[in-house]
Amino acid sequence: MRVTAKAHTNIALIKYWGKRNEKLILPTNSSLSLTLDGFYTVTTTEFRDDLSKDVFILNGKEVEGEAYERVSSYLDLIRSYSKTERYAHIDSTNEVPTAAGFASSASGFAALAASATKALGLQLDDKELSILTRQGSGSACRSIYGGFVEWQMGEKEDGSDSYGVPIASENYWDVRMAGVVLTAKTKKVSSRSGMKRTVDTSPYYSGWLASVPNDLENIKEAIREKDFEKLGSIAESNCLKMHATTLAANPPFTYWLDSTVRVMHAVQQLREEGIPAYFTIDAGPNVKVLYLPESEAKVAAALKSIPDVTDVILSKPGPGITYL
Ligand code: 2P0
Repeated sequence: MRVTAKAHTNIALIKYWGKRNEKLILPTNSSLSLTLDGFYTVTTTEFRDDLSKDVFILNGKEVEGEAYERVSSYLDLIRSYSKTERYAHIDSTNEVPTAAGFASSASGFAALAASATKALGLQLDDKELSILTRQGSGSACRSIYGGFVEWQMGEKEDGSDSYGVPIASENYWDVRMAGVVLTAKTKKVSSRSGMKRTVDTSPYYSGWLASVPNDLENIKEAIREKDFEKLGSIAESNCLKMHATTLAANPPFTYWLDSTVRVMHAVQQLREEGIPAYFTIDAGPNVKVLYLPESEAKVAAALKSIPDVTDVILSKPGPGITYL
């Protein structure tokens, strides 16, 4: 069977930053994200008798090397569930700037897990799909659902209680996000190695962990109350705390460019002018800006006028997995 699945990426407002188990991808803290309409991956998977290895096509080009190995070993995991030995042909299209801090791994692994499991006839519910997706890339387990999604870290060693939980659907509250593109270049420190270095060496890491439960509780309250200023200020401060841990790592590092800081200042300037806008930044230089629909024109114009901004992509809340 050939199955095509579409998954949207998600941007964390409370960040996932650190693993307690690298093999099963179990996090050291719970996180919360917004699934976005504008960024997604469409993947078609077919398991075939005539293949002697997996074939992975991304945006029309056959992928080899590290990215291929990661997908192929993830397919080994899926194969072990269905007891098949057939290899897969995977054709993926990414509507996300790959590896530039726009979490293409989230939509990528969610679309792959959904299409591959269905192609094998596995009948998984959303929770089971989220658990399986998590083992491809942590943040991907949140992309099973639309809108606001919490990844509950769980306590068990086998990961059976670590998965995404829907908090509010994409139709609940029209909070927008602008993706501010500064560079499409692949970053120097991957999120995987960056978070490991931080967990292993940063003296600020314990402070990060201690502060997350409160942020999570308060942001869920902000979602319940539809209090945008509360939501945005918690997201912005949570992001700054995450990035502070990298500065204290050994060797220290940062994902920010000078232009990243320029965008952060521009967002703070918008607030001083009475326009509610808040930033968040992932493991890359690009900035994402939260705003409400009525501020869209002003926010977009202000962001586009910043030197070194190459693109501003506006997005609404997006849906969970769909099959095409
Ligand atoms: C997040 N990030 O919550 C955080 C914030 C980056 C900064 O999840 O090793 O690609 O595959 O589990 O999910 C990026 O890390 O890492 C990430 P793996 P992932 O969105």
